[in-house]
Amino acid sequence: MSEIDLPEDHPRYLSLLTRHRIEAGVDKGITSRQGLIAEGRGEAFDYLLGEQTIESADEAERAAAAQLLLADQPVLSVNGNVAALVAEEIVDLAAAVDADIEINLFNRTPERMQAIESHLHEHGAKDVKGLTADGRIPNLSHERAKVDADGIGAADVVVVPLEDGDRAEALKAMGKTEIVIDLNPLSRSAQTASIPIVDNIIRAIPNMTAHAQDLQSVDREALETIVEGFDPEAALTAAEAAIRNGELD
Ligand code: PTJ
Repeated sequence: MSEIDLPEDHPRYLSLLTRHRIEAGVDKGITSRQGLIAEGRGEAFDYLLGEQTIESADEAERAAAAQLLLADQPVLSVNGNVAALVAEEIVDLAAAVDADIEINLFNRTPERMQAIESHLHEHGAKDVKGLTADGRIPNLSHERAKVDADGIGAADVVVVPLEDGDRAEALKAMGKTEIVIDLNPLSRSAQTASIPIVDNIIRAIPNMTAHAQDLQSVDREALETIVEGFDPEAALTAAEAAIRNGELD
C-alpha cells in the first residue's frame, strides 16, 4: 500500500495517485482551482494515449535529457500543478542534470509562491528561484513574465511543463531552447517547443531522470547527435496519431 491506499499494480493506480496529489495540492494552497480543470483536460488526453509513455515520448524524454546535460544554465519551471504532482521527482531531475528550479505562476500570489517554495524544500530542494522576480520576459503582459534575472532570465534551456502557450512563445523569442511537457500535442506550447514531450508529467520527469543518469558519461558529441536526431514535428504527429487512432480496451 502507498500514498493513496491502493496497490501500485492496480490498473487505475497512476490516475488515482495523480488526482489525489492535485486535490492535496489545492488543500495545501499550492495548486490553483484552475489547476483542477487543467488536470481534467490532461487526464482525457492521457486516457486516449492508454495512460502510457508512447515510444515517441520516450525518445523525446531521452533527447530532453541530452539537451539538459548539454545546457550551460538549465532551469526547470514549476507551477502549482507541477509542484503538487512531481515535487520530489523535479528535485531528482534537477540534481541529475545540474539545473535550477524556479517557481513561475499564472495565478501568482505571495501566499502561493511561499507555499510552493516550502513544499519544494520539504521534498529536498535546496535553492528555489522565482521569488526575487528581478527580471521580466519581454512582450508578456501577465504575472508569468516575472522571472529571476539569474534563473529563467539567464537560462539557455528551460523546461516548461503544463501551461498554455504565450509564455512558451515569448521565451522562444528570447532565444531560449524549450522543452515542453504537455499531454495535448495541439497546444501552442507543445507546437512551439524544440522538444515537445507528449506524456503525463508524472511519468515524464522520472523517465527524463533515468535517461540523464544513463547519459551521464556520454561525451558532448554523442549528446549533440541525440538532440540533432530528434524531430519535434514527427513527435507531435506520432502523438496526435496515437490519440486519434488509439484502441481503447
Ligand atoms: O499554478 P498556476 O497559477 O501557474 O496555473 C497553472 C495552470 C495549469 C492552471 C495553468 O498553467 C493553465 O491553465 O494551464 P492550461 O492552459 O490548462 O494548460 C495545461 C496543459 O497541461 C493542458 O494542455 C493539459 O492537457 C496539460 N496537462 C494537464 N495535466 C497534465 C498535463 N500534461 C502533462 N501531464 C499532466 N499531468
